[in-house]
Amino acid sequence: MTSATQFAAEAAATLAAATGVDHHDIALVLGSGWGGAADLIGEEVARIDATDVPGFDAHVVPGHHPVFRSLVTPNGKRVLVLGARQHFYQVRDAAKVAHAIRMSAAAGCTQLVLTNGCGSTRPDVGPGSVVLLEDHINFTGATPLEGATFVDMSQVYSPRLRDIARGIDGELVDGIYIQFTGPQYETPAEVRMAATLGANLVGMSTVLEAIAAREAGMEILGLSLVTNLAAGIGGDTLDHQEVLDAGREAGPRISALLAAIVREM
Ligand code: 8IG
Repeated sequence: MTSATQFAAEAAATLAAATGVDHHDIALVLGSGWGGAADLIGEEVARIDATDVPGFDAHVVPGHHPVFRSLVTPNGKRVLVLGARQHFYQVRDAAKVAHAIRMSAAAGCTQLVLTNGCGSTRPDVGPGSVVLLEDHINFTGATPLEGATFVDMSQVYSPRLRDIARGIDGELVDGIYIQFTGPQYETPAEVRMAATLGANLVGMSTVLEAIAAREAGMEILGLSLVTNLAAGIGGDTLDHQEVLDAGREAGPRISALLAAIVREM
């Protein structure tokens, strides 16, 4: 067991004690715009302060109270909602980014849903579009893995879970996500580079988490909400407020979609 895995097991033990739920099945990371989904997925069994769990005390964002929620779906699946995403641009430490993922694996989760808000390099896939991740590019220069940990990345996003998602919404398009470190948005030249490399979604999360989840053997579903056209694609400048507004506007629709998917996982 690596020290990261050991630490994650400690966090999972604290989580189990604090929630009274010793095993979870599905972990859920809710990114920009996706926050409303938890309320539609199932009944809330417990809600705990993330900062009470080992490893989640360092990144407290002012005005933010990250929580972990334990839900149970109508068919009895236990869902762990991870409300404490640590972005790489905040912590500059891929192991910290991966800690919540490793904790959920240690808590028993074999499935992980990663959601995010991001920019699109495709003018025909604009704000409000939901995209199913088919692959990614790690452009952070970082990894949560240590030493000679040769994890297979040839099928990061589960074809089976993508089929389930498409069964709920046949209109979902596929996309390739590239994680930049941020927090600055890209220049138009960087967006052209990303598109040339084959990416059509640009963001600041998800990829490092997916790597840790594959190391842990989890089955991953990745869903992106396009909140803006990437820099230089739309012609306009990028404005964080517009990004937030797009997320808020799409919230109810994408939350219902995600809840329907999770109930079939
Ligand atoms: I929301 O255009 C959101 N997150 N890197 N670029 C990057 N991250 C993002 C963007 C974007 N929009």
